[in-house]
Amino acid sequence: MTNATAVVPEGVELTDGFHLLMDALEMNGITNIYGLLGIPVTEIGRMWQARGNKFYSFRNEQNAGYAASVAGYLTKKPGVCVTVSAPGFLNGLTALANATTNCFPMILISGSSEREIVDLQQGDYEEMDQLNIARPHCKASFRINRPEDIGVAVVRAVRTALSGRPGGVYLDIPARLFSTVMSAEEGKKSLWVPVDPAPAQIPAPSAVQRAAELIKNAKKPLILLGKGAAYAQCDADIKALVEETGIPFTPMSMAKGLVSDTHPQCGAAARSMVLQESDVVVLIGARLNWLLSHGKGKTWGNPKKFVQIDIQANEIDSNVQIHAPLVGDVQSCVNALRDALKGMNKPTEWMNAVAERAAGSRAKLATKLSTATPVMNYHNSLGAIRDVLKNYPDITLVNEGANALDNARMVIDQYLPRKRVDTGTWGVMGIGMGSAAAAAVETGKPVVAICGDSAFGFSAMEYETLTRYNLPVTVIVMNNGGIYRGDEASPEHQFSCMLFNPNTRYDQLSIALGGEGVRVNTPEELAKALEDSIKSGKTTIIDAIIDPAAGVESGRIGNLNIVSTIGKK
Ligand code: OXK
Ligand code: ADP
Ligand code: MG
Repeated sequence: MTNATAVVPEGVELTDGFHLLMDALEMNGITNIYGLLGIPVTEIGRMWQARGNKFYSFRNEQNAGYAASVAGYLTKKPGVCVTVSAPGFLNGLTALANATTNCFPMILISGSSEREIVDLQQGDYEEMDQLNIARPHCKASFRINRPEDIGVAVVRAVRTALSGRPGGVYLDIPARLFSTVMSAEEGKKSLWVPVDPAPAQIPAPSAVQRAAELIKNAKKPLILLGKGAAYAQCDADIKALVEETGIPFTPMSMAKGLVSDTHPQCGAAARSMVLQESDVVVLIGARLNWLLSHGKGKTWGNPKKFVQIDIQANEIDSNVQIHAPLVGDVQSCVNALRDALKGMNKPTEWMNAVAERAAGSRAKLATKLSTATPVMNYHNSLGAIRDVLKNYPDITLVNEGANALDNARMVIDQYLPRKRVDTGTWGVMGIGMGSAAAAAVETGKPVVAICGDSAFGFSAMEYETLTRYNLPVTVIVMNNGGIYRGDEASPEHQFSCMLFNPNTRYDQLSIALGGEGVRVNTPEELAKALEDSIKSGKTTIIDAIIDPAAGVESGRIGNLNIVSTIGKK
């Protein structure tokens, strides 16, 4: 035991680990915790609620963690997830790793076993060396051993989650610490709030000049916006950079709406053209990872010069040479660049060519969206959804699946920043319900989740979490009866590994879990059901029947699925 806790004189007011942890979280502006309670953390939920704060209790820690990470992305405060030890910690760890991959600030707090038992592997209840298991999957992994260290641990967790490239932090709390007491006065002195935990990172003037020269001399420049730019919440500065330079932009999926998809300079509908024909590409909070073909190959056509704005210095040159790195926070870099680019000649001819291609693609797609088919396909179903959602620009769209993801990303326009939350950098299935919960809680606005039926299945029981808190979430299950498609032939004597029960009724599942449910077969029925659900504010599942033959294996990334050539004709 430590000096602060060894001897506390009689009559001195006491505090304990539970209270110090909650005091520290509250001091850091945390009001919502997402989690799943049990040994040894059950009391945290009750005590947190008793303070008038909100504890959102999930059915599995994985989606509680997804919710916490999305809360972090939307609020720029670390999302907090609390779990039990070992299996609960492991379920939460998937979400912590995903948060770190997505650069979302999140803190996972798990109860754990006493060190003296774990370190001798003496077989504790849910024994696991959580601290070390977490370490490779997050920005930092800390254990708290003394109540007087709770304050510094929370400060370090907040600063680490928020500073530089945001990400996940693990806080390991051995069970006994929660009830260890110390003097309340000493405890209070041990708490503080970090000053400026996410400081601006100013780019070097020489770097700004280098980048500006490259852009000013470009014939076909392109601005590529990533979710790092969306997270930065400097929306007006980014829009100003786009409009002052007249450069076409294209967004990565979660950066859609940062500048509206309907903006005249939006090149999203001419994606292949702008990636292949551009000569200078300005990456803003976007990594040249698999989503951008690592900056190489036919996706990129002719040789490129890259400008890259990123707060993480060693992201530069991760895949291909970056000719003008701008290391700093998006807002500082964008505004420095704006100053350096003042008065540049706008690439009008290039912008017009992009706008023409985009208009052509949009017109072509519009025809598909309004073409009726005997059974709904992805185009006419999503076309109906788009026509409803364009009247609700501040609804958050959550999107997961393969065809349900790729087609919705293409069809559903986003008009405002941070209104699309999807599978992210990893392409994770099962993020839907946790993301929808966090979006509804943190924005206070309605949410629509468009999920493939396979993706929905990963977290379907969390739908009860949504109904329990009466969250205004409409889940549209794109029910085509299988993974990717629903028309795969089953081998003799067994059900195809790619199919679901064709009699599955997601609308009835909703009612069974306390929500509203409706099955729809046509775009008109879908549009009406969506409109009614949004207006009702009630948690609803719309079970949208989609042609089992619609869609393709893995959507637009089918090339990543490996097939054997052996024995194939
Ligand atoms: C885009 N496009 C449009 C529009 N928007 N046409 C008309 N109107 C509009 N509004 C055009 C665009 O110009 C492209 O055409 C095409 O539509 C596709 O656009 P987009 O943006 O989707 O681009 P692309 O090529 O798909 O982007 C590559 C990608 C993307 C890898 C970034 O596919 C992606 O984010 N995929 C994520 C996949 C994922 O995470 N799946 C999850 C699980 S799958 P052209 O003619 O210009 O090219 C899984 O788990 O297993 O299978 C599994
Ligand atoms: P996308 O998938 O949309 O392309 P990524 O997740 O690949 O986006 O890239 C986000 C990038 O943004 C990461 O490299 C991260 O370091 C960076 N980033 C996140 N927040 C900021 C910020 N405030 N300023 C600068 N860079 C940021
Ligand atoms: Mg499906």
